Amino acid sequence: MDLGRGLRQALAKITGAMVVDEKAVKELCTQLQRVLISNDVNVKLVFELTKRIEKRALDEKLLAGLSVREHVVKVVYDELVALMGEKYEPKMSPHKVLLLGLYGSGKTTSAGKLAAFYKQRGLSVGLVAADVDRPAAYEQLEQVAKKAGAKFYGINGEKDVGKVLKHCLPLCKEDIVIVDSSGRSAFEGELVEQLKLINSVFAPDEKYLVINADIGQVAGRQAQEFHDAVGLSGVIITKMDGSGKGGGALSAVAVSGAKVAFIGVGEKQGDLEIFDAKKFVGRLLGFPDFGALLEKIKSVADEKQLQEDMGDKFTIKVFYEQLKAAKKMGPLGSVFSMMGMADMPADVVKQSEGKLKKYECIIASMTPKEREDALLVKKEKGRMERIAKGAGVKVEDVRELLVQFEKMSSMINQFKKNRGFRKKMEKMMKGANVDMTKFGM
Ligand SMILES: Nc1nc2c(ncn2[C@@H]2O[C@H](COP(=O)(O)OP(=O)(O)OP(=O)(O)O)[C@@H](O)[C@H]2O)c(=O)[nH]1
Ligand SMILES: [Mg+2]
Repeated sequence: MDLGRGLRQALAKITGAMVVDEKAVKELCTQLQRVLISNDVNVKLVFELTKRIEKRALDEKLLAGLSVREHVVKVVYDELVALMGEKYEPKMSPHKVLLLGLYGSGKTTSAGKLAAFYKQRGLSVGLVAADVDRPAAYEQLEQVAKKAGAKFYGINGEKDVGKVLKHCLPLCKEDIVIVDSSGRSAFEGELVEQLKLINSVFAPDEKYLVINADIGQVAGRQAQEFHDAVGLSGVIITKMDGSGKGGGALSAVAVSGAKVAFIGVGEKQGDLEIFDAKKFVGRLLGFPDFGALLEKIKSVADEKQLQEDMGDKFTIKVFYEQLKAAKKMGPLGSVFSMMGMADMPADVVKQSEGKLKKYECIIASMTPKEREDALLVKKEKGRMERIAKGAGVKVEDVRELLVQFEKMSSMINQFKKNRGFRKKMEKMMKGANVDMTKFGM
């Protein structure tokens, strides 16, 4: 399962739970374990993490202004951030970079990404082709350099890496000089020898090991081996976009003592991010800004507001209000999943601002009766045409609004069914003389 989605669903257990008690926290921890282990996070790390979460969630004093629910979410967030590492601060002054790593890990691609990264920040960049083993490595880097607007250095066909460097390095006058080195299928002596040679001739300021996220927790051991052999200043984890093991790779590198410096999130040169655990976890949970997250939980999980928002009947009018409010809240899908609902249908979430405007016009040309009863519009084609004309849009636009409305409507109904279940449970709890307010309800 996708890590973000899995974590959001686990947290929804708490934000949507009837009572936030020991049982709910334990259930949350069990689900977190499942999600993290399936993302290849080391089992021991996962158990330590959930033990801490359980203890802190249940024993720690509540911070002023936080409900039990928010407290638990905050603890999970804090602990996930600690698990994934810290924030990297790349040098922004002129310096020399060596990229190293196994075959296909993404060294050459990352060289281009780094070149683009520094170019964008106003520094000139030179790329040096020091992969003397892989056929066509020279041409590949040459193209990458051209795309990034970087200078390119190399000797085509030269197999002696020492010669390449001795020839090229004196020519490099750029602020940032990046050397792309050869890969191997595994960590081994010959590669280490070559890296040591590059190390002594080039004397890089930064040595980044490039690792493919797909290797998951093995990344920790690999970072350790390379660090012991040649010393590392950081790790670049690539293919975070397509891997189900990114969490495993990140956490393993974090415990190995090496720092994750950048992450690759796609094949394009712009797909590189400076690693920042807080930002990363915030985004996984659907909220780049954690303060904002707490605010949202507060407003969204507020029972009364939920009642008001949803009303007894889900009408087009309510739909539009919700869509507008949710747009303001940011990543809509996650808000709903925080409330204990599944992630929203993706195409409902992706309504653009322009669409919203269009919807506004359509809804404005509906009669109050139509706004209360969408079926009326659906049943009578004449109404649809009238509305479209009044709003200055196409009939298809009206139809599309209705489709989106129906999608939401059926989701809300599902949720309401759960709420019926909730009410029943509340009654049962009352019968058993359990005071739910004690649990933060
Ligand atoms: N989706 C995705 N693909 C990536 C990323 N980084 C690299 N790739 C792809 O991974 C493949 C290998 O990348 P390279 O940069 O050639 O890897 P390398 O480490 O230089 O490989 P060798 O020179 O053979 O050792 C290419 O197809 C890249 O497009 C990433 O962050 N996301
Ligand atoms: Mg390469």
